Amino acid sequence: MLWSKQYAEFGLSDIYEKVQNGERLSYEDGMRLFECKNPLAVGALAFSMRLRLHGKNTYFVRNRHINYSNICLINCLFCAFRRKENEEGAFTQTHETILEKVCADDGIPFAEVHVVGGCHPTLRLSWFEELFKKILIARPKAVIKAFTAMEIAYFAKQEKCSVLEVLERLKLSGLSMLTGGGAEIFEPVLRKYLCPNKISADEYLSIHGTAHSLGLKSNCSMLFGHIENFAQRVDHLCRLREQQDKSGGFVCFIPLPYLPQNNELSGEYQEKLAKIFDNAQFKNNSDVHMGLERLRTIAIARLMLDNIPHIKAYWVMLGVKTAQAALAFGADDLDGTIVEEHIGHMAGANSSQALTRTELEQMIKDSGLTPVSRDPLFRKTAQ
Ligand code: V47
Repeated sequence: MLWSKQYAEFGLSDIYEKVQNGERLSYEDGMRLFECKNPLAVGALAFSMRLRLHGKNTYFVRNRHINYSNICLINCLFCAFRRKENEEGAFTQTHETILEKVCADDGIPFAEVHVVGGCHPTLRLSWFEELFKKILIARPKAVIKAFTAMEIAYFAKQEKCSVLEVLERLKLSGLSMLTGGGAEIFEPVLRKYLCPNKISADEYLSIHGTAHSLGLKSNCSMLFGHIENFAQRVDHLCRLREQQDKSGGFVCFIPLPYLPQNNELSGEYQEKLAKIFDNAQFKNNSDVHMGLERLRTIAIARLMLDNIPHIKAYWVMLGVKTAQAALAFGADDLDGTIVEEHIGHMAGANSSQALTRTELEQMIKDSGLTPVSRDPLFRKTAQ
């Protein structure tokens, strides 16, 4: 129960009214929510919106992550996962290893197989087409979610064909949806510093739009808490919302908090960049400062992204406790069992590698909400 009087005290009466009436929030509204002195009030508003959209239903998935290789030709400053070919710690898994992992379930097949790596120098599109066919022969009910938009753009370059052709070929071999990764932060100057060789924001959005036009669904994300300011976060959310108005295929938004270990961005360099960009909001120890800020960002994402159905509290990067708290700040999904994860853990995520179905259900029930088992397309599953 929210009291309009409280929101009047924070100068947010109009935003409160808009949310209650299901009206769209503006860029300026987003900025005011970031500046509000009471993150709990912002969280309560987001929770009321998620109750309107989903009731108490809170989703999780029995899934298996496959990070097929960490060898990647592009160098993003925030990435702790990437290795050069022949560098210590570089790995590439074989089809056989991947199939063993996908089939090593607990008797109930995984509902989602999530496949992500990087821009690999030698693996070609046909390698993945064959892999997906083999996965679906071994586990016909699994839904394959794979690749970031960056990987799709890279395949198009490798194969000297269009993004549309790459996506058509992948769809034919069994791909159901794209992951949300690779969005990072859209603001062009910051993006050039953080990931100089990555596709632009427009390309990211256009690749998702093309996927949607083929009937493929996708997720989307934002990497936050590095050197960006609030205005850049709100701008990022508005661009995703605009794309969703056009193409409509985003299923879920994933706010990814920057983890500072083992990557080039952290420490003094992060501080230096924040100064160059005159970033008044920069705090140089994100782990200490980011608890409530992370929750507030999740809440604002829920409130701004009125056309994206689900908001994910990705427990791997957020940590289990913050992910559970995020369920009271507008998130309605916890992702899943995962089993094995490298990208966040190599950057210092202190969460475990896996959660059981029972643990996920308990986290949701302890929040007074109702666990619902889903596949990556958010269709309810029996198990
Ligand atoms: O694109 C990289 C991010 C993403 C760091 O679609 C980092 O359901 C924090 O996109 N600190 C990959 N984040 C993960 C991802 C994802 C995960 C779970 C589910 C889904 C989905 C997508 O991780 C990258 C990048 O934005 N990342 N390094 C870091 N140091």
